[in-house]
Amino acid sequence: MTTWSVDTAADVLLAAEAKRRDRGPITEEWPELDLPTAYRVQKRLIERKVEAGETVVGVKLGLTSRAKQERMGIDSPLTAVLTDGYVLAADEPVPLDQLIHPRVEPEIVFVMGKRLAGPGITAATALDAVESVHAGLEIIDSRYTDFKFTLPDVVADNASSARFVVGGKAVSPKSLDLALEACVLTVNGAVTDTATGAAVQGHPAEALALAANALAARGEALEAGQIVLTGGMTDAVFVRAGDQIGAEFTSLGSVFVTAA
Ligand code: 0L1
Ligand code: MG
Repeated sequence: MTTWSVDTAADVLLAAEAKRRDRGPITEEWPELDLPTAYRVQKRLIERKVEAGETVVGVKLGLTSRAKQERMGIDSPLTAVLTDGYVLAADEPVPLDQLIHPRVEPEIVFVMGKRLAGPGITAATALDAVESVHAGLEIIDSRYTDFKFTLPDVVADNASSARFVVGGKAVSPKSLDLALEACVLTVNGAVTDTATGAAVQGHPAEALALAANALAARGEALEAGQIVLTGGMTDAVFVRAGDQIGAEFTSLGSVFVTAA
């Protein structure tokens, strides 16, 4: 039987990731895992990854679109932390042998040009701090069986983070209306879903402002050079051996991942 604490919760989730063994929600065994405690677990889990040699490269938002909120049955966005251990190079296959039940979702990605520290950040001030906008795909892999979790569970699990790919085309945030930017999600060439940037909190810059303000409440900020994934625009699709999954945008270019 586990004696639950911030440390043991982080270790249980890291072990589930390393051993590719999904488990039930921690809140079923530790009902005291509330949202502030869950963010402490997430912080500890990232500290462990950094101790093991990984570097923090950015932040991601989750559950910023209605499609994702309805699918997961949670109506509140969250933040999580990106390390270089989650980076999938453009030509690298999705490592199915290292993951439990990966799913892929299209994302609009920011690279920060300036530090952005809340509180009081608006979408306009957030966008001013962005250097470039990119197409992205995130591979999520919940450590919970069947992706079934409460908000504290998924926050503690670093929002199901597993891998992500950022497209090579860098677009100025001032050169397009990101609310109108359209994305087609394809699996083996067949369109499975579509969305525009408006799916992400009305405008991806609103999600960026939300992240800056939420981080400020925990004494943190977004730094220049960091990557920000603004949240899945559509529901995520399962990835199986042989699949090629694409996010094809009107102005941001296209990103594809394949699973060997
Ligand atoms: O981008 C996202 O909305 C990721 C949410 C993470 C939770 C999940 O869908 O497993
Ligand atoms: Mg995501």
